[in-house]
Amino acid sequence: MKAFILAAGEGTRMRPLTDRRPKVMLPIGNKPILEHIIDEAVDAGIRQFVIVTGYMENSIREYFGDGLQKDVSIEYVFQKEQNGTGHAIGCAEDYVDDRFIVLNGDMLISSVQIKNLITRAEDAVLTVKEVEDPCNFGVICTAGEKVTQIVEKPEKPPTNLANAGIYLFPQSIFDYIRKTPESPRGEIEITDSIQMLIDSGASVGYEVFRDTWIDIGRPWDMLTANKHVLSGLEGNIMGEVEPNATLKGEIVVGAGTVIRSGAYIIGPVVIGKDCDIGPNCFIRPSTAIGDNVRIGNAVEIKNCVVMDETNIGHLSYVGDSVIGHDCNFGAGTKVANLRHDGRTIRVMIKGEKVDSGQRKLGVIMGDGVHTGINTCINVGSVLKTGRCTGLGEVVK
Ligand code: TTP
Repeated sequence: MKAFILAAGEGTRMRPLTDRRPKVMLPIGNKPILEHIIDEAVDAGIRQFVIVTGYMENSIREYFGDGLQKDVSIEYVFQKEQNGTGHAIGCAEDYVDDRFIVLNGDMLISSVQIKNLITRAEDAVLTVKEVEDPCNFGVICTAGEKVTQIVEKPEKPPTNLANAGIYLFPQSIFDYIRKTPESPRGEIEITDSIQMLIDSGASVGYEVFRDTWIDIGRPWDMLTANKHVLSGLEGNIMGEVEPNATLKGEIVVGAGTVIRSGAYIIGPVVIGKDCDIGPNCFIRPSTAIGDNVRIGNAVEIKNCVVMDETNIGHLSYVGDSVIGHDCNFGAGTKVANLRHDGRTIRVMIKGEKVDSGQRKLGVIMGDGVHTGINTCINVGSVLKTGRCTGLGEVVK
């Protein structure tokens, strides 16, 4: 059975992290989101993939190639404009002659769920997740084992079963995609095509996720996903650890990396290749550090994703943050990650303040940011790609 992976989206809610890469290539536990999905699907027995690309597609093609490295076949379909998930699936019509599965490229799932899906007998199967607030999702109505209706982002959700973006489809879905009109937001929504499939009398079942499902749509979702991935980490030291460095718990140290004396690292922590860590730094759990990163003297870092080539050289605190590629922290840069009143932290997303639901959240830093010495960054700040701060600047 083939798997279609939808990876064409622009990831606008993830900006500035997606200014220079598609969302599906953002690193979680030092591996692109898309690679996690492919690896889980391979574990479930899938060997043929069709990736629907669009926004900044070259980085996806360059990274995965034809799939041979993973002993699978990967074909690519280019979706010129991101006209919706139904439109994206429609682009891949010529690539299947049988039932197929569809996976959104921006989530974490487990192979168990994929296995459950591909063994079902109905014409089509949707995977759903029980969520507390389904208003931001497609929500399904059911009668026994069957789906009777699917409603996109309802104000009054009929159930708490949210569409998780994983489907088993018959080939006939393409007939309904072709007939699907544009939705009020101007997209061809796969949920509308599914409703047509249901109305045609096809048997459409559902599968409730009991296992991992993390939708990665907003920057702080990366931290949730990263923590989850690292919770299953198995330690492996491929680099050099100097005497008097302390490593506790599951820690991966990439080849060519040096952990200098006095560094204190509590896993789960993954550190990439060719990094220079310490002396005398404190790296706390659920931190993923990319390749060629410098973490210097008296730096404390916890629950962060730090992308490749970044320098956090001296006297800094960085907590609960996503730090882009090739950033440079001036000495004494500190990131606040907790409000005094303990309330959840709001973040500007596409010009609007959005409640992240997180009590602890530091900075979302685009690529190539340089901070001046003693920069203070307030909770939930977003620093645009290439931004420079001055000496002692306060970023709110
Ligand atoms: P979304 O998260 O709805 O869209 P997005 O990735 O562009 O993000 P944002 O809303 O922040 O701009 O998309 C869900 C998945 O479907 C994601 O993996 C991208 C993919 N997709 C396509 O491949 N083509 C499309 O036309 C759309 C809308 C999404």
